[in-house]
Amino acid sequence: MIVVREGLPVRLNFYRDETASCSGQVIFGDFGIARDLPPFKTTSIEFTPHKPGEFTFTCGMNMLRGKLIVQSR
Ligand SMILES: [Cu+2]
Repeated sequence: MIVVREGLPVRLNFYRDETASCSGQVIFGDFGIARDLPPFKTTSIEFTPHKPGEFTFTCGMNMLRGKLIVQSR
């Protein structure tokens, strides 16, 4: 779970600690973000959430999941 603030720029660093294809992409569908994650490297994703709420992020196959919580200011 990741907690951020509405209207403030966010940088999320994803370190992919394997080569299994499932983790090769991360998608924040509510924010229009889909990013490839090279193995054994850190990939930074930057965006600014403009609405509060709870959002799910997933792998490219919608299997791995995490939650992003945007708190209102
Ligand atoms: Cu997957």
